[in-house]
Amino acid sequence: MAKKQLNVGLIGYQFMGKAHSNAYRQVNRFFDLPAQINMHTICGRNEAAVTAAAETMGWANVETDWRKVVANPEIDIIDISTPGNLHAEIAIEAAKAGKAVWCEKPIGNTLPEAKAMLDAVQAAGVPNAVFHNYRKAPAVALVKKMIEEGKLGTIYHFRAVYLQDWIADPNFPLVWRLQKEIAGSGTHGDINAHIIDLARHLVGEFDEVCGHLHTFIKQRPIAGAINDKLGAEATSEMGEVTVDDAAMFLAKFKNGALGTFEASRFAVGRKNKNSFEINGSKGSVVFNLEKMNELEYYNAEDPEGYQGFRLIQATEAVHPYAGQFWPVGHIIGYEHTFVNLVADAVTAMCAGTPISPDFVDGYENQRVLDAVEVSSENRGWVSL
Ligand code: SOE
Repeated sequence: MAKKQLNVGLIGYQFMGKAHSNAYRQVNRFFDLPAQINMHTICGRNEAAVTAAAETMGWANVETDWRKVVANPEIDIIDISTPGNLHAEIAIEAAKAGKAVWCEKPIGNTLPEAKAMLDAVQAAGVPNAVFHNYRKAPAVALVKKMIEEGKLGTIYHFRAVYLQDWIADPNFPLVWRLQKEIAGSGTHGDINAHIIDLARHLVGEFDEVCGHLHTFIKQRPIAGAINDKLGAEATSEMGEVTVDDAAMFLAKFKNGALGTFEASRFAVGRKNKNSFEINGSKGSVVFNLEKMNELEYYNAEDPEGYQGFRLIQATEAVHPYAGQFWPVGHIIGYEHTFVNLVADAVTAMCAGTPISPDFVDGYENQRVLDAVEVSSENRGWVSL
């Protein structure tokens, strides 16, 4: 029987556009899915740039007006990989047009935007997903399985950092991620969002938060031409940084666990260190994206004198996703987390079940982000 065809319209072609395009190209080659992903149209304002991207990344059609992609009856899925200020408008239009809406994180730049997006996809009854890709790393999926099997017992602590250093140079230009009106927030919405999602996925819902958002460098050179690796040319004119450079907060979870979260773009030497440790009554785990195929595991029930953190290589066929790619020990990378997410999303869409993570996750994530911002402004604990 011929496979169902799913035509994707991708809005955005820089870093996330590139990561998503790779996932669309690869997913049917590594997963036996109930539908075939077709890279139908890629969209961006700069016609020359998006035409080049289409050729490089393998898209059949090019568009410079996202509204035409949303209105195209051939398109089944709208993938929103633009800066955050466009997410809500595109998602709401796409939902009204009956399209599945897959959106980069965080889904909105504000809590009201996120709520409007959630309402739109629920009102339209369309499949929806948010690209919290780190849930799909085999080692993280293994932690989820271990917790569900009770291997860590009662969870006491979720301790996470997401550390980068790409703007520690004061001369790094004022790119869109450093402008509130485009990005919504800085480090907080960009990468705290990821460790908040992992906390919700692995530990549970948040009850109270207390945080601080901080900006080290207040002025930067205005950005010129951008590239697809977060950077841009610096001009001679200076501009105001309107977002946080670092965001830290404490958390109490509804199930009694405690959390500490630290996101920074000034952790000099840390390039993309997304790492968490979970301590439970029966043991602990440590995940570090810098060594994303490994999981440190301490089993408190090992015999006395033989206890210690062991290293699990999450590359065996028994580990989630790992067997889809290579034999045991042949490690996978950052890009495979997106392939895994797309595979799960296609499977869920065809089964008519909710995609994990979806806009409910995106909205709940935004509630935590917002509560931390309120806490930082009011210098006190905020309940969710
Ligand atoms: C920049 O901080 C960034 O590209 C984030 O936007 C992504 O979500 C993260 O996965 C990698 O770093």
